Amino acid sequence: MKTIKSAEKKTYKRDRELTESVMNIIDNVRENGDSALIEYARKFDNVDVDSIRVSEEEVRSAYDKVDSETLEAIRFAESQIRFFAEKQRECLKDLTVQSKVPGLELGHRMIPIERVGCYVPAGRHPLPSSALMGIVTAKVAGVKEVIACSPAFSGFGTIHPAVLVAMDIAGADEIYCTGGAQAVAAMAYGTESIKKVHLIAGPGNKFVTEAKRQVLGDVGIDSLAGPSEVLVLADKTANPTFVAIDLLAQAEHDPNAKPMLVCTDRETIDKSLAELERLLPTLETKDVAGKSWQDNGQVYLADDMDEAIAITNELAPEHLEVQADSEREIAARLHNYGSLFVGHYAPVAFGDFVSGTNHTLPTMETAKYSNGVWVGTFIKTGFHQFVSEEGCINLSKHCMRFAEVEGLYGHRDSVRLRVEK
Ligand code: HSO
Ligand code: ZN
Repeated sequence: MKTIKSAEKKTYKRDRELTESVMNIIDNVRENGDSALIEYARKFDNVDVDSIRVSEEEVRSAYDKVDSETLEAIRFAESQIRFFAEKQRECLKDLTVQSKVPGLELGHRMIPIERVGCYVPAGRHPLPSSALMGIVTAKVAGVKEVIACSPAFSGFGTIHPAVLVAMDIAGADEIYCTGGAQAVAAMAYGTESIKKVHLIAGPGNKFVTEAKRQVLGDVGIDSLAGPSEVLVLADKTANPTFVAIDLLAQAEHDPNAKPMLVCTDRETIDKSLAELERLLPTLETKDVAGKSWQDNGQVYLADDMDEAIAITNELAPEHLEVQADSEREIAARLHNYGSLFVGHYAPVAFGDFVSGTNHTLPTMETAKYSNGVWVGTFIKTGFHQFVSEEGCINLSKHCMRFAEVEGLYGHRDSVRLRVEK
């Protein structure tokens, strides 16, 4: 392997200042509720909101501000995400089995979480797609109460109309205009207007992510998401223009985004990098994309496809594209990724918006042990056993032995008193 361009490896670093400022925000929200949220909206988002809850009328009027093509695109994406989530839901099945021990039946049941908060970030760009990814999935999972939080978008005085419409189409039960660490605190602990939730899902900036880390335990969270990543796995059949624009498409998300190329062919690398230099200045987002590429772009020349696959599995990217010959065989050998895009005609943008897979995905190599948001994120598996008198007798001897070994005589007697009866 030859490293053509490398970047400093970013890991989740504890930042004392960030930790403390987020802790203060959380404490303030726990103490002062809505008034703290209103104060933060003024301070961080430059808006005067008198009510955190977004009213039905505000949602209705958002529809007037969204053009018909946008509305159609949102409706299409919603149905795509719903379709796939419903299919995935079918894979989560309740289970009942008869144990080898007569009189004992075991099982588990898929139980949707009752109340979930979906966070929708609104930093550089309005993200109606992120609203759909969280809310639709939670609804399909069977969550009864799905609430959505997003900060006012710059220049709108409230949540961006396209985001509001997406939240509504997705089926949000309540919508709140609040963002940042304060929104996470409000969802985790409740305020006068927001009833606390059981799980918080959705991406966010470093304040949101740190807040999720701090409230974990008091509520559940989906994961701790970092800046976006893409890895393009390519061979000599790859189209250098496609490779280049896909790297830039991820880079434009964030100056800290991580675009990576692993390729088996030197000429394809050179051509792709030349294309990247040509295309970069043509993008409206060139400042962010350029910084991301410069600071975090990585390019590796692999000796062969076996090595390219090994490097890729080690880098465990959030998004993984395969632009190579025999792409299905290669795909079968890849096992660390959040979402996989197979073939020359499969840019990440499809998964971001309209293919139907979820775009809230594991970053920073956490794809080695975790997955993106899906219906399973919002469903608990509760175990159960039905034990008859016969089953009780059959389990009693070994159970009581364990209780004695562990010195837990109440445990033993809870069995003994039944058997002796
Ligand atoms: N690629 C982003 C998701 C996104 N892209 C939202 C566009 N809008 C992180 O997975
Ligand atoms: Zn994206």
